[in-house]
Amino acid sequence: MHNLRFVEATVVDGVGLIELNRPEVLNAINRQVVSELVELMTAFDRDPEVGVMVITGKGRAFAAGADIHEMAGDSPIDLELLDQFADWDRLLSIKKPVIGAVNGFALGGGFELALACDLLFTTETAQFGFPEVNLGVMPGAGGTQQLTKIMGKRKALEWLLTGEKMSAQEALHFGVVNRLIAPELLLEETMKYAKKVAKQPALAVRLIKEAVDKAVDYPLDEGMKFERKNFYLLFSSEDQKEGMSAFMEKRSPQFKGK
Ligand code: CO8
Repeated sequence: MHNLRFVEATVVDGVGLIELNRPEVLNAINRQVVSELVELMTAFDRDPEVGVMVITGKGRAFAAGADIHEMAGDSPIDLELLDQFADWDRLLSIKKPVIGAVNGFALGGGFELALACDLLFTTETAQFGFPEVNLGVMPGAGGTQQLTKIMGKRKALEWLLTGEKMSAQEALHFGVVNRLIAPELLLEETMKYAKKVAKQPALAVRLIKEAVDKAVDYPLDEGMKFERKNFYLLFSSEDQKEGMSAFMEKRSPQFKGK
């Protein structure tokens, strides 16, 4: 892996912990951050020592959006030629579960990064939102699509049109986040949950995530067929033999992720 400048990474008990580290600009996401994130997450996705990833931000923000200084002078042609979303889109094809620990502001591209996570744990004091409209633009990394799929059109538009901040309570109420946790315990509790998932049989976890992702866009009967194939596939794993033998022999299973 190349030298990481804006993102820190550690592996603890099967959890790949990723910390955005530009606290002086509230972890604003510049192009280098996206490329480091993608490089890191792709590496963790292939690393057998990592079962789950956790993303959080250092300081008082998760991420306050794309770096406004960097993009302010861009032309449409610059954006087309940079094709930065090609990198971004790779975040959406990570196979292992990704949990966001949202410790403060998650705005604009920062909210989109949070929405790209599979589960979100946050604190009472975190704030979410899409302020892009107040900059004369709109979300560009999935915000309009992801938020609408979660909350429905009417609710999503309420926030997207004004750019107002959504409180953590509202985010919990509308199913945008999973849990509210006391700020001083956020990372500890998120890691506790992540470590539990990291101990699960890795192939089953992977195929469950894949099937649930399909449920978002597939019609029910196609989703059911997709689920069934994944279910069948797991019967060729060593972990299926081990899991079911252990149950019948009344002992704890020893999973290998194979
Ligand atoms: N970009 C660059 N710098 C930022 C950003 C940002 N998004 N957000 C904060 N900063 C910087 C500030 O400029 C400031 O730096 P300095 O001290 O040098 O002036 C420092 O962070 C601290 O910020 P504030 O002094 O403003 O802190 P406050 O507590 O007063 O306010 C806010 C916190 C409310 C979060 C405020 O900083 C703010 O409104 N930030 C901008 C939020 C925003 O508009 N985000 C959307 C950006 S557009 C976008 O995300 C488009 C996404 C397109 C896809 C991108 C894919 C990656």
